[in-house]
Amino acid sequence: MKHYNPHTIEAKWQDIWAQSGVFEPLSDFSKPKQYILSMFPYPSGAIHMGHVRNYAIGDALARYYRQVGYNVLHPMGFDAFGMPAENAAIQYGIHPKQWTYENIAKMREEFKALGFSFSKTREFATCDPHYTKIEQGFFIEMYKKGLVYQKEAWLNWCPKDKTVLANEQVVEGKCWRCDTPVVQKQMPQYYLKITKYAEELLDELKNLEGHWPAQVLRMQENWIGKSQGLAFAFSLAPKSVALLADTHAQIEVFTTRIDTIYGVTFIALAPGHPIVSALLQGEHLDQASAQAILEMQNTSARARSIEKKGVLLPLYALHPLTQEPIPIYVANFVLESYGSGALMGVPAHDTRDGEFAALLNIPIKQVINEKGFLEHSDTYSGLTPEQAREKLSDLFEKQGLGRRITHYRLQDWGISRQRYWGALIPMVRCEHCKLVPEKLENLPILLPEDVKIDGEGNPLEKHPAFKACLCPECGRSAQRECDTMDTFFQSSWYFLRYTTPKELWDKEAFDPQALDYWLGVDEYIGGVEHAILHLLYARFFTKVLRDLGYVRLDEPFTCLTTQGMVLKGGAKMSKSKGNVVSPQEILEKYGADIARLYIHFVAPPSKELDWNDQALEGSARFLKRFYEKSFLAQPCDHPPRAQNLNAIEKQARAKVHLALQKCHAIFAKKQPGYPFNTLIAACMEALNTLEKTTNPALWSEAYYILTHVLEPLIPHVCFEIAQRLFKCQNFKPQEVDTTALEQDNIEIAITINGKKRASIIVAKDLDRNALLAQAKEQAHKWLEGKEILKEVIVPFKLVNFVLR
Ligand code: ANZ
Ligand code: ZN
Repeated sequence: MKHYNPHTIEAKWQDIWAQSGVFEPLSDFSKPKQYILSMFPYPSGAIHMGHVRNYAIGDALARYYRQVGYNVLHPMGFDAFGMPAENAAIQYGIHPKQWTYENIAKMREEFKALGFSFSKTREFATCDPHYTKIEQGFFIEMYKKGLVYQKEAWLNWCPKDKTVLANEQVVEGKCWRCDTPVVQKQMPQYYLKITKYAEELLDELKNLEGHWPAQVLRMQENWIGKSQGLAFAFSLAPKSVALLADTHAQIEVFTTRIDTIYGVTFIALAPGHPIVSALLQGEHLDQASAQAILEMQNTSARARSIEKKGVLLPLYALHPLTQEPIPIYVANFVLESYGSGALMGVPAHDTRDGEFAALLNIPIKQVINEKGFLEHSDTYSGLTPEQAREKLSDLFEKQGLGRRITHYRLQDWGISRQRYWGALIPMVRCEHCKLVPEKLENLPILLPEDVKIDGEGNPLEKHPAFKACLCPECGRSAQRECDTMDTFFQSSWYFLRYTTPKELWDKEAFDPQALDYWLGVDEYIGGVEHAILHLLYARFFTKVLRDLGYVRLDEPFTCLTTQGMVLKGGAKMSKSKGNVVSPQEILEKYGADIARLYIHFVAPPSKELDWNDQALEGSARFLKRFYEKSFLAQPCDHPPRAQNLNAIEKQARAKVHLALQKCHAIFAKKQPGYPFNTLIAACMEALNTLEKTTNPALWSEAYYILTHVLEPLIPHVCFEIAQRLFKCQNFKPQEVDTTALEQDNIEIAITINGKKRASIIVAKDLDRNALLAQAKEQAHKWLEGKEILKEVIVPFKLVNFVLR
């Protein structure tokens, strides 16, 4: 069969692989290992091109490392809890569980059709009961260690549906389902104390330098947002204290710029600040002001940041150094959750304060001059800001007015979700014992399946049989927690679980030996959209499990590769734009190898990939040629080796070995960023040169090596060719024959006015005149009748003729 039929070839190999178990990790822990991990998908039911690209990159690594003799863990699973399943339930009346597992089955088939070499025996979905059991156990251990606590939080609330809304469900301030204006409501939520690990999470980023993309490290650093500054209080003026009925005497602020203290012209409070609530309650505000403040309070901090708004309050504070009265405002850009929810306003030196002052006609006092020294700052005038910061901080600390603090932007991780399709928070509320964790032997606490999911409130709250339980502490009747966990909780430890064989999943969290052996993940591949939250939570979780005695390492992901987006026509693929390329259609038309070759060829992993159907045809043509020309090679039993070659044959052989050398260099990261596109280009060049020759031994060796080099990228066709020609069932490590690279002859390009027209193969040590003569002869059809102005030789590379 000389005609390339990808569908027959691919189906054949996919079945062989499915039955052989060759992609399973071995339990021989004496072998060198590679843990290659691609971010697992949400089981939406159909994979998109972004997944295909992500998994094609991971699969290339896994296949290469198997070739060169490593024990490889290359698992896949499903991030299976979350809102879309519930939305499907609301829309189509199908149960989230059924919807999820049906989608998983479909996606498993798609992975198979793409030829990804995932381990089957380690696959799980995060909604599997065994996973919930371990995870609820972790939650309880964290609770007992003080790493989980409850705190009131402001949540988006739809008054009509009586339900909490996620930020994505608030559309222009309104409920996505019923268009009712959303309000903010305070409710107790569970938090994980990630801030306890802020310093370590920040500090260890430097160990990842060079192994993670610099951009991701910067994003993590900014997210943690360490800043050093001074916390101190402004006293309220006596009349203001009286107005507040002695409930408040001062306002605590946090500043990183105490050097600008003489430039303070106002104080701004967050809309949810307790002093603001006290004023509203005491009815000390005119109606318009009260109304405006209520509006700010009912807008989430995120929505508030679009346009600055403020309201002047009937209160004054006293400047701690000059005792001048300072007006106090409510400002929508001040965050309740940052610092103390209040700031000192310095419009001359802070952009946001400046905009706010301009809006409300607040005076501006410049206290740092154009040369960068303090002015109008009493005895501090003339100092640099750094000097003034030190001196003023010392002063405030000595007088007991303030203290230096390190502040982190990072906040504790709120994990409560008022949704059904998630892992239940394993807590019980008892009137006598308050909050009590479930007994470990009662885990997992599973979701009841007989629920009505209609989008109005959390269905668990309306399920009395589920809600009612006995207190694990005192045995009296109590109530179950109905909230479920943020799905990021599940994705924070799935990579640890893969290390452990399935047989143990019901019994324990991890096989400690296996965990030790496989960690850390040698290469983690995924979208840059997970650069902050998922990676931060996963790092945090690993540290917590380390401190609980499960894990013996600090950082889970040794190396990270973030792949670029897949675009079409320069734009992100989306249904509304109608520019979605469906993997299913591409697979049907071209098969997996062509799609994978194309994806690797058009752009290196970290760059954006702009889908182009014509370029795809180019990849299809190459594969067809690669397959059909393989019939020119001779079948043989042992790895062939070409000998006694003429110049052009030597050239072809050199290119084959160069491709092999490049392959090893790329996977070993001697060329960073896995530029598979250059590897494919090298193979194409090798094939081009090979086609100018007829030596059967050369052809056989070339195909032996090229199938090895390309197997990680286009596995089916390589297995097919290698099996037919060499009875090769498994790929083995290939060594570069360096003598093949040593060339007596080299290829010289001939360019005319800078444009490549031809090439010649000449002896490496050919002298200048002889080289020019040969080049002119080769290029005579472009030179005929023209005047040569200049002849330029770039040694070992090219000859350029400049014509008039
Ligand atoms: C006066 C000042 C003058 C400030 C100046 C900055 C520049 P980072 O560096 O990000 O930690 N701030 C304090 N609490 C706030 C809150 N709850 N909401 C919004 N902003 C708040 O930011 C610290 C700065 O953010 C603080 O320093 C404060 O403004 C503001 F030329 O104080 B600064
Ligand atoms: Zn009790």
